[in-house]
Amino acid sequence: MNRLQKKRATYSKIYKRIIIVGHPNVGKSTIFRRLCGDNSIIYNYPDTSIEIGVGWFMEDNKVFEVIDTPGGNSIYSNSEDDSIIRKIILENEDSIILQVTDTRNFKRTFLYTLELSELGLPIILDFNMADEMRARGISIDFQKVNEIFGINAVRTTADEGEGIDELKEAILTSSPPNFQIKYNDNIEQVINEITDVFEKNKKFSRAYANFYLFLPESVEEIFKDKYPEESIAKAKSISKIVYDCFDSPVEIELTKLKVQNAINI
Ligand SMILES: Nc1nc2c(ncn2[C@@H]2O[C@H](COP(=O)(O)OP(=O)(O)O)[C@@H](O)[C@H]2O)c(=O)[nH]1
Ligand SMILES: [Mg+2]
Repeated sequence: MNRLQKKRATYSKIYKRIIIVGHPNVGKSTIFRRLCGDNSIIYNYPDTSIEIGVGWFMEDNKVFEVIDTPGGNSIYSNSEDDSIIRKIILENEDSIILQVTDTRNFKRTFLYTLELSELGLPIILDFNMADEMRARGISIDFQKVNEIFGINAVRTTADEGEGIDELKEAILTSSPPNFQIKYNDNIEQVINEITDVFEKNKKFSRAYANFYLFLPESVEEIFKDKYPEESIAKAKSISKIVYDCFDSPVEIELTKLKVQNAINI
C-alpha cells in the first residue's frame, strides 16, 4: 500500500470528490489546507514531479475528498500541469470542481470558468483574497455570476479562514452550470455528431466532443480504454470536418469564440 492508499484507508466511503483548480498563486493550496487541515498528504502525480494534495473533511456527516492541483491555465492546453489537471478531472468524472480565483484578472478567470462549464460538472467559483478586494474597493455581483453561469460563487480570505463555512455550504448545494458556449451552426453540428459517438457517457459527452476538437492526441490515451476503436475513429473523422472549415488552426478559432463569450460577460 502506498502513502496515498494508506491515507485513503483512514476514511470511510467518499461522498464526493472536490477538485480544486485555478490559475497559479490564487490561494488554492491555502484553501485546501483550510478545508482539510491535518487530514491531508502531498504526493507526486505518478511518473512526474508535480505535487498533488489529497485530503478530506466531513460536512453534514458526509466525507468529502479534496484534490489540490497545480496552477492551470486552460483545460485544453498541453502544458504538463494542464495535462495532469485534465487527467485528474477525467479520472474523476463524478467530482465537484472548485475554481479558486483572486482579484487580478476577471476575464482570465471567466474564460477558465467557461471552459470548466463545458465539462458539465458542478462548479463553485471562489473569489479568494477578499481582503485585497476590500482594500482595492472591488466588489463582485454574486447574483450576476450566479445568473450567468448558474453556479455558486463565494468569497474567501483563505489566509484568515474567512468564508470557509460559506464555501462548505456552497459545496453541499453545488449543481452543474446551466451555461453553455454556443458555437456557430457548423461547429455545433459537428459537436452534436461527436457527442452521439460518446453517448454512453451522457454527462461528459459534450466535453469529450470538445476535447476532440481541441486536442485529439492528448485525450486519445484516456479514451482508448473506455471506448471501442470504431467510436474513436468516427469521432476523429467527424472532427476533421471542423478542421476543414477554418483557414487557421481550429483551436485558435475556437479560443477566439470563447474569448468573445468571456468578454461579453
Ligand atoms: N492577501 C491574501 N493572501 C492570500 C490569501 N490566500 C492565500 N494567500 C497567499 O497567496 C500566496 C499563494 O497561495 P497558495 O495557496 O500557495 O496559492 P496556489 O498557488 O493557488 O496554491 C501565499 O503567499 C498565500 O499565503 C488571501 O485570502 N489573502
Ligand atoms: Mg498550490
